[in-house]
Amino acid sequence: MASWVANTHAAVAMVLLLLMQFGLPARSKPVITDPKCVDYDPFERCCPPPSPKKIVNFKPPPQSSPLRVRRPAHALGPEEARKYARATALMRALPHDHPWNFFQQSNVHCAYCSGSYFQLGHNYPLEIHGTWHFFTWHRAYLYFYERILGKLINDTSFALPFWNWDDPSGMSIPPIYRHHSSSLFNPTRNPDGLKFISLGGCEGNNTLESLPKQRQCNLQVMHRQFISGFKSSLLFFGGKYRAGDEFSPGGGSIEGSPHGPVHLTVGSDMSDLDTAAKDPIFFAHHGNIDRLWAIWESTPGKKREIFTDNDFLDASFVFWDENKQVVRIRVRDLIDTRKLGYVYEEVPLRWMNIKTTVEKAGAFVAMDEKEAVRFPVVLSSQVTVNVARKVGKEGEILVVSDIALDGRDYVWFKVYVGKVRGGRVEAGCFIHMERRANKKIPVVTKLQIDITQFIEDIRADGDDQVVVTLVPKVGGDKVAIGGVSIV
Ligand SMILES: [Cu+2]
Repeated sequence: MASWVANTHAAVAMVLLLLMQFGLPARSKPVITDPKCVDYDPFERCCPPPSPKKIVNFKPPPQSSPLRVRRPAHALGPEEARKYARATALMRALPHDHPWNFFQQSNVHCAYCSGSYFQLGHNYPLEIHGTWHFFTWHRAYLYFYERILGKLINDTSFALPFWNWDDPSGMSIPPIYRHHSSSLFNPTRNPDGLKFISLGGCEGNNTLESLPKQRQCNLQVMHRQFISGFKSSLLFFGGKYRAGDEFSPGGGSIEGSPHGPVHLTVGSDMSDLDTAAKDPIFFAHHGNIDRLWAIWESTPGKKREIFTDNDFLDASFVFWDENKQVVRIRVRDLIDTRKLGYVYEEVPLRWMNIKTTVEKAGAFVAMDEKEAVRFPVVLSSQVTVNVARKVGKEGEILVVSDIALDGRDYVWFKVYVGKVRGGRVEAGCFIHMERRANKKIPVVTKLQIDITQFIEDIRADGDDQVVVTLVPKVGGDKVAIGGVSIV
């Protein structure tokens, strides 16, 4: 018996040794934030003030504390609006090096997206964008920000408003952010946002005649990005990101659009990852992103499930909290908003059941040898390729692979699938927001779009190839594409 046990132990040790040789255990670890923050660029200071105290682990708020109800920013009453503006004014008035100071708070976003934090035990900068931590990290960020504001005005039920840009009534900069004398104002915004905010591809001349159509277009983008286009958890959240991984495994559907276009249409501060949170509207924008995550989880569909992978759930980040303490919070603490003490007011989801009907004009285009694209290709002008697909296959993902760019650049291209009468229809888009840095930040990433529903909509189910067109909108000459396939 004893020798059998010893043999078994030896065999297990041998397997572990083999696994270590192939580097498997090293890849299966959660990303843990190293609390030591070092500014990536000495001219762009993003790190928070250091804490003299030891970091403590996050404890959820007592369930007996009042539930904070986040409401649409455009529907706030005068008293709620005044309260929020007062809390932000108090935050702005704090000493510059106070961790609650508005400047310090907005820098937290910069620190987590510009390589100021590293993964504990690894020589890799931590970057939460373009990964499965896009939703989770921003949830934590807003959680602490909201509680600090509440503390400043002594209100334990204070709730951040959300920007309800997915409803026609909220598709412009909400009134509370418009007064020049308000603490919620930012002078760098593009004035077009006062009339209309495009969720991607719905830009127009913002006139009384065109606005109803533009708003309808926004609802279609919402339906495509939330319902028909992205059913699986990975495509919704973004690529897996474990300790030791390089950044940008690929962002999820919502991070691309509507998240990206809203940042870019507000413009200036909001359009750069380093400065985005310097505009108070950032917190309302991400409130809505966070709300979409909450809605996604309760939307029926067997693939809409939160990851149970411990590498996802045990990842952790550090933040200054409302008790002037630096705390470490894990992703598993962030899954349920009720446990975090807040909910979103329920408002109608006008995009949930709308449908895009298009008339098919042909699945692929005839091309001769000379016209065929040779990858990799720089996207300085539009690229059209016929892509093979398996007829009758269940679930199809369009993959635009090896997208290579400098992480400092702003790049936006659109993806069209099939040929339809009355103009082409967008199946999805790729957006990379710019970053301020002196050094080049090489990024290689991919875009994945679930086109199952889309193929049905354009009635291309029976075709063994479809035409895919990549159309550069911004910075096409700064991005190279490695290939396009359907898997
Ligand atoms: Cu954002």
